[in-house]
Amino acid sequence: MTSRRQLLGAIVAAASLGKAVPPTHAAQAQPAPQGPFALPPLPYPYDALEPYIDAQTMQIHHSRHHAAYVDNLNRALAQHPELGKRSVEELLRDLDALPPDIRTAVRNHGGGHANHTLFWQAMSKDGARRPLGELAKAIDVRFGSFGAFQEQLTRAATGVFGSGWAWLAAGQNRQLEVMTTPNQDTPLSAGHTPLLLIDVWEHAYYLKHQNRRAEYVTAFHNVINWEAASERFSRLGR
Ligand code: MN3
Repeated sequence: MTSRRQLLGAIVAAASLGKAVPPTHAAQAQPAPQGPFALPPLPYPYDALEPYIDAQTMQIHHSRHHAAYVDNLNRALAQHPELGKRSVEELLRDLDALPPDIRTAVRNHGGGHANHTLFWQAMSKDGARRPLGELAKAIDVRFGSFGAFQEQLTRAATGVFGSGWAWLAAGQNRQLEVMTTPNQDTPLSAGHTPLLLIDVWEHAYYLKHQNRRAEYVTAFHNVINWEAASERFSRLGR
């Protein structure tokens, strides 16, 4: 039976929680514009990548983190409706061409939207566990072997200081590069085409792996969608 004291404790706790609402609350209460950009549905259920990526992380990552990037991008573009007709990739490829008042917002929130959209597609539980066709050959030529490439990607991902991403990207003449970017920056802004990516923001792994980023990166190798990466690389040659 709940005692009066327990009840009182719960009320006090609830009241102090209320005070913890951050000062941005009033601004956030304004609903974001519904477009021009929208949160794409996850291409599989939240638990599809278990045990490597847990369902709760996927749910929060997609429905809250990615959704917030979309909302903030739409807020930034509200005063520039002409830019909403372009794809987010187009906006990110030429940040210098954007109006200065929204350049940083597009870089951060547009980057967040584009990166996460690609990230969901870059993972799958089933399917090829190695690169295919042209990409398999190009990885052998560039890195020596698939194993050597995996080591290089792991080193890059574990070595990102703070929040950011590790990538396999193709540059001029389809030259493969393992890259890292800070925050929500994308290789698109440097003229590269992303083939696959690892989110190393803590929100991508903290619930399951806490501070053990290397453990998360090792697990991530089991969910890389090599069919999608190989197809993306092949399209560059057409
Ligand atoms: Mn993320």
